[in-house]
Amino acid sequence: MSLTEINFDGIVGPSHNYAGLSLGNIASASNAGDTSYPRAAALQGLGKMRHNLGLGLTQGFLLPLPRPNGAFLGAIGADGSEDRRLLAAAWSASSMWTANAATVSPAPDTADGRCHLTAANLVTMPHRSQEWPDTVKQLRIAFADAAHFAVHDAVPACFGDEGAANHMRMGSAHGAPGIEIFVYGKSGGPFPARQHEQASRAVARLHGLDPARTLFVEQNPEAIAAGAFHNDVVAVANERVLFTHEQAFADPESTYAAIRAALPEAEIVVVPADAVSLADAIKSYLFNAQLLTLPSGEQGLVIPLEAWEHPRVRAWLDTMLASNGPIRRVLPVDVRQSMANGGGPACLRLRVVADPATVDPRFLLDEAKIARIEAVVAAHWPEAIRPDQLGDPALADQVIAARCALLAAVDLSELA
Ligand code: SUG
Repeated sequence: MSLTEINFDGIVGPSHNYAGLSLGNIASASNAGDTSYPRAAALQGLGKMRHNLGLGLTQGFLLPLPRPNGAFLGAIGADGSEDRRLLAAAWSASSMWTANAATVSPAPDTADGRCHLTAANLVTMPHRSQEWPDTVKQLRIAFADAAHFAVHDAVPACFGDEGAANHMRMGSAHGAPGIEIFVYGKSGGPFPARQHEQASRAVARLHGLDPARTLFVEQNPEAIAAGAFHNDVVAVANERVLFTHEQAFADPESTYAAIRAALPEAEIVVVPADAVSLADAIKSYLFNAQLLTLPSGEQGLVIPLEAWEHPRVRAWLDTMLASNGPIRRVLPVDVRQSMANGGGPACLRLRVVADPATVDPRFLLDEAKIARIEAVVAAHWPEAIRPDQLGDPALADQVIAARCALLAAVDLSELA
């Protein structure tokens, strides 16, 4: 069996819109009310998948969830006419950010030798709290092979859990036993700390992780207050490399020491605040990157175009590339529609280390399937949505029909 990292990107749903629903997410707040472009958004996301597939990597996808979600409004006795924010929540396409779908512990790390996935309850934001029951349905199909996978329901709502966005795994290789680093928040100044320590500890227990190879680390409250609503906005890890902003963690020196004690070969690339401030990091999403092991064995960083075009970030990247560091390539991609809601390349993917042969092949991509999905998007996704159109019955019919067409095209109509 050969264990490989598979990136499951969320396909941007047909109701993608800018409603300003996420307190503490600066992009979401500053683009609230703008017109969104769902078709372009989905094509940008598929473009990133094609880009990464073209690097020789294994690529999968997860489907948009059913929207508008009438059951969500029904459960709170609403029909959407009472409050535009509740209506927008029921229409949100936020499941595109699959880094928040679940936390994943690959087989080499777990007590029973299976890959464990726990859906994230996402309770801090109402529009995201409705995702997990539908997410888990999808995960149970994609990872149905019980000899290799265990899929858990979300932890109870008293413990806020945001999934893989606050979880990093390091090790000598994807297929080797790794260390798992859970990053939680205690305080975020004016903004909520979405990941609770007890949720992280619950997930680690459910996955049967070895306490000697599991770290629980507090996120820097200043980072949350500056707009790092998830740790993956200020740090990313892959195999032996951690790429982090110097202000990501509450106690950076002890965090680095604990990582080095658990993984002596760890290489920690710290970006100092005097080169890239927290504000620049959050605006450019430099760290919301996919740090990938390329088939050559080198590591490459898939960053948003916004980071490549940011003068101070670009200067730092140029210096990094000229040095002899562990990150050898920088690969910019255009995911601007997702970025405008605070979702960069790393938010759009869930990493699962597994043998691709054990995953339901309907969730895996090749060139032909990407082209098929693009054709569905081109034919059915709305071109533009203004927030005042949410609730429009004709638009609702189009959004529902678009998702059904996609399900049929990938042979997953059982999720209708
Ligand atoms: O939860 N934005 C998402 C972005 C998630 C990014 N994910 C990671 N960092 N892994 C969020 O804040 C905005 C929706 C709106 O405002 O319409 C939103 O939900």
